Amino acid sequence: MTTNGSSHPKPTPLGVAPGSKFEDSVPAFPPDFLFGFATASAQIESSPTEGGRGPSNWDRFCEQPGTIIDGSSVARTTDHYRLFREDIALMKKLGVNSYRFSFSWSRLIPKGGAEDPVSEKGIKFYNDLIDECLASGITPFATLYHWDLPAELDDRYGGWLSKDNIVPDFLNYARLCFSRFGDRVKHWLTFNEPWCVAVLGHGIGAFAPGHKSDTEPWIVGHSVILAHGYAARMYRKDFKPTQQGVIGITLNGDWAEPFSDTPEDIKAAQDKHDVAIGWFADPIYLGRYPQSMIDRLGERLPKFSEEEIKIVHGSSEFYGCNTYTTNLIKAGGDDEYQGCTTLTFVKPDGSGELGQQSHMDWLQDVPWGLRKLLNYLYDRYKTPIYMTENGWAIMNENDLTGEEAVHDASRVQYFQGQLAALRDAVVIDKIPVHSYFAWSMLDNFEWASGLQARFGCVHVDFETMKRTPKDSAFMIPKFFHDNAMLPQ
Ligand code: PNW
Repeated sequence: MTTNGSSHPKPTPLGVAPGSKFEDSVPAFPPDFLFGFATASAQIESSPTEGGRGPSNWDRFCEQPGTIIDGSSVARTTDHYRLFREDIALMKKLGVNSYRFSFSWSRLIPKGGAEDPVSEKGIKFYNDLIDECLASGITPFATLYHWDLPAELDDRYGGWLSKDNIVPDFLNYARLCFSRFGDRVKHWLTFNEPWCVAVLGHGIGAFAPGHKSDTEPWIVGHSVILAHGYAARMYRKDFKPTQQGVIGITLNGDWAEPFSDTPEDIKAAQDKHDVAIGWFADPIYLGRYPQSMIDRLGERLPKFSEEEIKIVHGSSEFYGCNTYTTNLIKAGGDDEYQGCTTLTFVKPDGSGELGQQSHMDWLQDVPWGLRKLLNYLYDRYKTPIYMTENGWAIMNENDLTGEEAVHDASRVQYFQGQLAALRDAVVIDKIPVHSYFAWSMLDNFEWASGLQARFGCVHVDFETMKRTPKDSAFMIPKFFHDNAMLPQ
């Protein structure tokens, strides 16, 4: 599919990276390049019980006092369940050609398990959503698991802590999605950001289910890798021959730049990549856990059986990349989830911070890291890349009026830098990137940061649920139209 036609506008130099040799504007993106906005069920749907939806671990987590900064909850987010047709109409108007969303497991199978009943009302909601996308010329790009686990599975056996229970339940859920939606959905992500599931959910406890442990994350990560591997194998064996789609996993990972050129800092940056990315990507694309993790974690890191690693190795048909920022990495530190390194945004010469600060402490605007990251990923994993998230929360945007918030100059600036770096990676470095999704379509429920951290390219008034596109919502599709190749 393409959004280009005979009225294709002349390419403009919008988004040429500072210092790029690529001064003129050559069309960069092939006609089948997918671009649009990303969302996740728990963050936008609301309607927590409609159609028989069962509670998720996030419904439970939000009910515990003190977990969500503003006391908000997945129960009341942006009402997308009710307003999805309006949201898709808006995406069509903005001119995107794809939409990345996730299924809510407990909307489809309220209790979650392989023997539990399916909710036909849940199926109908996603059927309607997919059909509405297709009728609007928008390619649906679906994630099976974006963090909302049916609460019942936590109660029964501790969710991801029990691989022998969760893998069959996840496979049953995946089979349901492939069989009911795969005639129309051709782009599948098994998991969104397993590092966050393992570390933020089970290590630090900032996300559901809120466990604090230095052993659970490695067990959870292992279960997720296996569930991904078995689900992808099932898709490729039972569905792909007729449905002809692609399946992969998406990982979070930001560029790690050595703080200095000492061997210690260079090694530290690699150790950081090993935990942030390699923990999942190395087994999946290279067939083993990173040696630095094996050495550091010893018995705490589960081992793959011979059968398991055969399933896992080569299970992802592309690399799904969620990335937001760049960190400088110094040797030394005791945070195992960062490879026992120290992350900083402060420049070595003492001249200040790397980039502008966002609302999130982990996110600064550092565009040059993206091109390096894409080169690193392609060099190491040698697989095509789908960019599935990239985005910006303006510092204290929630304090602005709606009229003020729609002129989101620092978000526009962020995306201009990111998109320019992406184009340089594609055009100059020849990295095969096949999609780009901005996080997020709407201001939404930003997990533990609630409704007060706004990542949306479209403003949401959480009282009236009125949507108003911000300047960035127009700028991102325009970039891809301006830089697209004409269909052959
Ligand atoms: C991603 N970190 O989460 C998720 O996929 C989205 O659901 C989320 O809304 C978005 O990014 C913005 O946060 C992340 O601590 C959560 O580095 C935390 C981190 C990174 C990504």
